[in-house]
Amino acid sequence: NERRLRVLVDMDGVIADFEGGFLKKYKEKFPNEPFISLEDRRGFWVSTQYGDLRRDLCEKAISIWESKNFFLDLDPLPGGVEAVKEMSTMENTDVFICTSPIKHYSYCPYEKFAWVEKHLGSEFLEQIILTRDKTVVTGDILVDDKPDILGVEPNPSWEHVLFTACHNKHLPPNPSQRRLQSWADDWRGLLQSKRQE
Ligand code: BVP
Repeated sequence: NERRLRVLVDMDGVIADFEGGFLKKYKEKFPNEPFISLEDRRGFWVSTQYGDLRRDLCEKAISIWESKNFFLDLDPLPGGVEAVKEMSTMENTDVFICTSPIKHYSYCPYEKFAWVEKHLGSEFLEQIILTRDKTVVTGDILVDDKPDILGVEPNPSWEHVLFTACHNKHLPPNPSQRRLQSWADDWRGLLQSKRQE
C-alpha cells in the first residue's frame, strides 16, 4: 500500500496542438495578413506576439480561438493521448487533465470535454479539471508548457515540469525546472522519480 501518485496533465500545448491549430485557422481566415511561423514563436501568449507584430492582429488572433470548433478540432500532439492512457493504467497512479478555459465561454469548456471524450474516451470525462487557477489544485506533478504558473496559492503542492513547445524552447536553461522535451522523452522515469521522493 504505497502512496498514490497524482499527475496533472495540461491540455493545450501538451496533448492538444493549440499552436498548430491556431496557425492553420489563422492563415485560412486571414490569408493576406502576416503571420508568425512556429519557428518564430516566442512567449506563451500568441495574442501578445501578434499584437507586437501589428496592433490589430491581436484581436484577429483572439477571434480564432474564440470561434466555434477551434478547441474541438485541435489535433492531438504526438504520443500525448497514448501517454495519458498508459499512465492511467499504472498502479497507484491518478491522472487528471488540468486545463484553463478561455474567458469567452461559449464553446471552449464544452469542446474541451468533447475533445477528451473523442481522443481519450468517455471514462476520462471523470478526470477533467477546468480551472483558471492551477495553483489551488493539489498534485505531485503538473506537466504544462506554460513557463510561469501563478495563482492565489504561493506554494503549490505539485512540481511543475515544463513541457517543451515552440514558444518555450528558446528560454534560457533553468536548473530548478525539469522539462519533458516531448512525449517520446522519459515521462515514465519522471513519474518513478516522484514516487521515490
Ligand atoms: O485555453 C487556453 C488557450 C488560452 O489560454 C488557455 C491556456 O490554458 P493552459 O494551457 O494554461 O491550461 N490562450 C489564450 C491566449 C490569449 C488570450 Br487574450 C493565448 O495567447 N494563448 C492561449 O493559450
